[in-house]
Amino acid sequence: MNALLSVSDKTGIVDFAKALHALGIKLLSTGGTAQLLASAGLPVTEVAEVTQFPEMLDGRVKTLHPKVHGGLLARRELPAHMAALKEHGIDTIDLLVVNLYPFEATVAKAGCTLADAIENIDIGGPAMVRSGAKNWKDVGVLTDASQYPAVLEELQASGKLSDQLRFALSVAAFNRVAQYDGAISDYLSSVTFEPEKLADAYVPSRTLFPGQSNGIFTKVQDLRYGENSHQQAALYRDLHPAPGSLVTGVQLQGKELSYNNIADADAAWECVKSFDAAACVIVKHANPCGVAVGLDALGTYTKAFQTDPTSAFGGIIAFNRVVDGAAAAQISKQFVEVLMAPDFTAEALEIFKSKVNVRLLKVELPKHGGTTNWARGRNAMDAKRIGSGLLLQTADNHELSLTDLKVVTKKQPTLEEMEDLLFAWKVAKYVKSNAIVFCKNGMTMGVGAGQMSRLDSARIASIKAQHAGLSLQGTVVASDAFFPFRDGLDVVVDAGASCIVQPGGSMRDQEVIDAANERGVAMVFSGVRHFRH
Ligand code: 93A
Repeated sequence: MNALLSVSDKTGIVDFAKALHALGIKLLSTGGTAQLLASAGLPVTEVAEVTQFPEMLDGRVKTLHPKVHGGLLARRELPAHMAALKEHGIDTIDLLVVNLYPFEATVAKAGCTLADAIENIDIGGPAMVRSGAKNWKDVGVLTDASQYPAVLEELQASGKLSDQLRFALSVAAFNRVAQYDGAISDYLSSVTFEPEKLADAYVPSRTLFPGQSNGIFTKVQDLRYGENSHQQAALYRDLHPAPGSLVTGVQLQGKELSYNNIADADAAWECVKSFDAAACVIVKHANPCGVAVGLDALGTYTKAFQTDPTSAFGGIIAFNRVVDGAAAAQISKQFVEVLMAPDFTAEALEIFKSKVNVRLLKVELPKHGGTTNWARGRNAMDAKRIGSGLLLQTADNHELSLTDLKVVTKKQPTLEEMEDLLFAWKVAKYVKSNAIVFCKNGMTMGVGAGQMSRLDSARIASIKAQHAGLSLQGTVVASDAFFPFRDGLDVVVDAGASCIVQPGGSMRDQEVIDAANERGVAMVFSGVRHFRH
């Protein structure tokens, strides 16, 4: 058996090659890889020796030769193919180990020149991978070091690879090449082409939105079904997910996550991680139905649950602090679909052990101190599928601080009200529009979501508070967009709000400000809107 090894990422290659050699497999290799194997004392033949052609053009042409591709593509069961190999003095290549020039890592570096990006486009590697993967019945193609152990195991057990493994390797190989070409196409389509600047040191300016290939996504898993059982679905994640995003988490226990679980878990997680203080967010159908900040997991959960116990049933609960035994004991009294936190204490895990259906997710929070959105665990982009199209936008990463708030009424909010206003505003950002969120003492008191009329959202928030036995007297309220008329303000003040935050910017701002003064409440403008659809 002959193996050709040609890898840029040389992790694990020496040990793998040693194991192949021990099995009597002959090693062929390209320049850098051959040198490394030889220095480890392995007998290795350079591809240049086989092709009788030196590596040339700075390595651009190394393996692009019939002696290589013939050895990969020949169908062993066809006598004509084998006769052709014999006639031209070509040996079969039965095992191909290739990982490609690091194109993705190169272009991810700040200041990457166009010339550097182009030089890192691998041509010969993908060509060999495609040849070997097309001929999967006869060739095992390894494109990632994580595949070495499984391949060795079979070779050591039976001296050959099973059809099943060769086919799986072929699928993985074509996936890798598709992903690689996708990354190249994304990068090149993002470049603003400026012909007058094409010196070698030219660092191209790039548009925010690259091409449309799927190269930037990688499949995580098929899902049992989509939003409904007659829909098929799968989960993909960014090739380089931001630290602290849901897709970087691990499931510790519980049933398989469904499509809706993941969508809701993401909504809860994005919301909870936006708080610095200890917070708990309970989500139902992509909307927070209870949010609270406080000192610890138990305290925040208890308050968040109180907002709307009916909706919290079967909800998705997220914490930005470790869940301990006390919180776990309380949570386990309710029916919960998914529970996520940066970690769980041993005591908490013990409590959930018997609740085998509860899906526990451990997701690390992004480390503080990063400056880019990515490092801070925020999404860069937001996408929405429309019929035969895609809407892309930068993600809504706006954060409001106290100094952004502009008081527009005679009455000034108190310091506590200001804190609650910021809290309510943060929650409103994660509630589908039209969003009206009543809060008090770091706890949501009534959430009105997803209505076509802002008035109805306000009414619903108020009705829900009543059902939960909460009084809205003296609450603050956040409206995700401005009140076009005074009627919206009247509804929230009638419900009990004494302080309002809204973006402002309506043609009738003055009418609304006058109404607030007339009703004796305080109002502040945020100057920014948070539609979420
Ligand atoms: O420059 S290439 O596109 N031309 C080739 O003919 C070729 N053959 C293998 N790149 C080529 N390779 C790549 O070289 C492999 O995909 C691998 O990433 C790398 C290994 O080179 P070395 O063994 O010299 O470190």
